Amino acid sequence: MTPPVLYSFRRCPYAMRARMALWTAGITVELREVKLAAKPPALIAASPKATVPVLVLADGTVIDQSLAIMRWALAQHDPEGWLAGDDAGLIAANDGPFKHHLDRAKYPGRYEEDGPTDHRAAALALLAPLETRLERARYLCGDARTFTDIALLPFIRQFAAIDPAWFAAQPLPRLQAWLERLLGSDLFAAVMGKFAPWQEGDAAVLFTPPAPPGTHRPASLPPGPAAHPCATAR
Ligand SMILES: N[C@@H](CCC(=O)N[C@@H](CS)C(=O)NCC(=O)O)C(=O)O
Repeated sequence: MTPPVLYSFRRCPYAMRARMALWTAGITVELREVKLAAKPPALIAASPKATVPVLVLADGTVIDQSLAIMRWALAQHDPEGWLAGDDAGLIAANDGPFKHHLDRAKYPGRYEEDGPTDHRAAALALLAPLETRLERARYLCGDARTFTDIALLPFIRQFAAIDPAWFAAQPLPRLQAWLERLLGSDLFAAVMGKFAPWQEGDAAVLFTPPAPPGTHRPASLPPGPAAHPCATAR
């Protein structure tokens, strides 16, 4: 069977979360690493907006939003029950206001409309609800990682990496531990391999999860979405 093609960029947070979902779902893809400064024509032909990640299925279907790629992958196979923890509110706050302030905190002066806002402080304030969530459980939607954790992880990682010493000094002990746990996971390591940028004519690079699907659902997870704390959130 022809594997789907994933246009990806190693350090892109959107591509990271898509790769983590594909990996967890046990879906092999042909990975095409993209250099954003020199996007391959095949990517632009598949998705003219030409952002990564883009997934092209064997039947030609194009999925060009990271959350949609995650949901598609987990709809095929969801061995850890991630879809039960798909919290639209937290994800919208991350992808909207948090990302807005993150970009401006990371690249001060890059944005012309930038006023006197303290973007680092504004982004930090948006993390408080996550700390509160984590007072109740080890992950954002319960005691195991789910969709919401993975959707937010690459962005919080980026924010923490702006100034690791400053981030470590903030009163967010649970979020700091959450970040460390997820960044230290086998899953994160598995999706952060380095690949040379793809060019037309290159041999296919297969991105293949090692474990057969269905073998690693934690026994402690509840049986279905209804029992999950985030099940009714979207
Ligand atoms: N909403 C999109 C956003 C994807 C996105 O903005 N990706 C960035 C890289 S992190 C990109 O491709 N930017 C295009 C560029 O820099 O030319 C998604 O969720 O997939």
